[in-house]
Amino acid sequence: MSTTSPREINKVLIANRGEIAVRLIRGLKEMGIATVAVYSDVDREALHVLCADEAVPIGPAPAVESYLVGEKIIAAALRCGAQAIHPGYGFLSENGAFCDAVEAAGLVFIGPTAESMAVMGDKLSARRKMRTSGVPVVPGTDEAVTDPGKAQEIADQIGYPVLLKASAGGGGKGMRIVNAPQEMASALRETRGEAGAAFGNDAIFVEKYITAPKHIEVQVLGDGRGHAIHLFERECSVQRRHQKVIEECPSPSLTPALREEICAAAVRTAEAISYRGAGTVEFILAPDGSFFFLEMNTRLQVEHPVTEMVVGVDLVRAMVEVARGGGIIYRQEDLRQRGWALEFRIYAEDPGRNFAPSIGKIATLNIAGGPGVRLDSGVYEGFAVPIHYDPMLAKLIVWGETRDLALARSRRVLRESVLHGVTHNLPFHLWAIDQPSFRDGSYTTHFVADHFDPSTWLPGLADDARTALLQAAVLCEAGRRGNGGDANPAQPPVGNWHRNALRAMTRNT
Ligand code: MV4
Repeated sequence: MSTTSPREINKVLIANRGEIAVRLIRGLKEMGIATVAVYSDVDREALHVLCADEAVPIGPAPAVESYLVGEKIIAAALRCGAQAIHPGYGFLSENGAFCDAVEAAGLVFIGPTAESMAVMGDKLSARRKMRTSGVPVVPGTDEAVTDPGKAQEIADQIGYPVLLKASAGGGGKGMRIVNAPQEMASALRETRGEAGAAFGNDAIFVEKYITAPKHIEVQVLGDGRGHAIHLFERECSVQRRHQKVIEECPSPSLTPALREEICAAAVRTAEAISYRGAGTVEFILAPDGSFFFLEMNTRLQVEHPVTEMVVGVDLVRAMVEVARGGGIIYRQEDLRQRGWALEFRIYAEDPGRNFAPSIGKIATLNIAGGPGVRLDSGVYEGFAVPIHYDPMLAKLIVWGETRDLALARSRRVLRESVLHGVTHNLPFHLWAIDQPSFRDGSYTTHFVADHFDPSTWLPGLADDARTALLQAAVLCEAGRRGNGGDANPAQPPVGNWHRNALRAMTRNT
């Protein structure tokens, strides 16, 4: 149920960890709101714990014993006198039962209603809702299909290839491409089995498979009373196994007319369900310029900063004010996109080992700054990265007046940045922004699969080996240049090897 009476919120518990917990704490502090962190045993020294006004232990490292235990989180909020809980993204952020339990405890859930989560969590109900709202959906069925013959009949009508999708799935889970009629029976049987096992719901529907699409999503804000605005689009087509890696705002693929059409469809989506708070309506854009509703994410998303930097808004503040019952703090007519922003997700993964997760202690974290650069980080030098959670360490967001300027700035920042202690994907980002299809904006969701070849990637040097190589290069360089005029030529420039290394790295540009 959406409340309209004002709700006092002067202390908020953040039911999350990592960079998003830090980002939420920062936004809440700027509003003069006290903050409560929760942490598992391995996160005792985590950045979000150090940043919050208060912190409450909630159990052992595994998320199922800590960050996913709603009762513990609600109990912590009640004990600390928090009036509200912000779930961030992931964990319990789209768990309707948790949302209801928070509100049943007399607390405010800073996010949508459980009802909105349910409608959009069931892809078939979402499709039906979109159709009645005049939002284009991919050609396919609005009911579950169980009979292979029926599925073949539908596929014959819409044309192969088709996609079998789990109604309870999302984010790429429970999807299977079917290229020909003879594959249908086994594909349907297997997809139903997987969906039943993964989601406890084996409802499967059929959609036309849009080949080589682009992923366009629209940020929306709803007041919970039937009014919503959009805050323009983001393009998130650089994904690996449905994990977004680089996002940007605006999309390089939208004309002003298409932008207006897609954003209007997103507002209709939000208003059709009286959506409350921040949400994202996902579309796929086909090569011929047609677009189709994919799903709605009923949470604040990882990539929200590119919208904040281009549209000049604070989405966390906006969410809190809606939760307070104060409505939407922005007017549609006042919002514009200005400039361009790219977000680079910094993962503790090794691109050379097929992005296998890497653990370790952050030895050096020196992400370059400068004009138009934002770093949302959940780690610091000396922090031991736990293996129990998502490997994303931080997000580097770079803004420029134009896309080319944002790309040039991104390249400068990525080359200047140093991260030691874990293997990471910063070199992957440098590679990606130099690819022709990225630079000209024509890339699709097939970008990584089509262009990145792990076998040709430089083997992930062990961090100390990498440092040694870097120092050796600097010493050679110093020797070649007569030691750069250091006071004590007999001593290699060990003290300033870091700066020389940076200089050596950037000079190689
Ligand atoms: C599709 C599609 C092509 N045709 N549906 C991926 C997860 C979820 N967002 C839905 N997804 C897709 N649905 C039809 N009918 C292609 C994808 C898809 C995708 C979509 C957006 C961003 C990245 C993607 C990666 C692979 C597949």
